[in-house]
Amino acid sequence: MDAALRASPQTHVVVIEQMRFNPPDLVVNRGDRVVWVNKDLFPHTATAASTAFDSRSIAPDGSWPYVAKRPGRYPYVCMLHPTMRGTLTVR
Ligand SMILES: [Cu+2]
Repeated sequence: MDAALRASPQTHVVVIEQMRFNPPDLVVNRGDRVVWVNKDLFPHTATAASTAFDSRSIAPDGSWPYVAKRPGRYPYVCMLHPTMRGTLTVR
């Protein structure tokens, strides 16, 4: 892959379905865009433990875009269903 292509930001999708984040663990490059898409019939959130990001309520059929700017490992949960967990790693 040439440098120009590699440098262009990518978009990654995390599907929220059946009370799960899929994929639960996602690794992206700095500057990439992550979109959480809620396919359940009730709202969810994607809320980093570190408060680095917080989608607030994502409605059914709704989505939330986030640009990952700061490198790090960010565990996150759904505030409405704390058993739902994921990790976003920005490198
Ligand atoms: Cu939830």
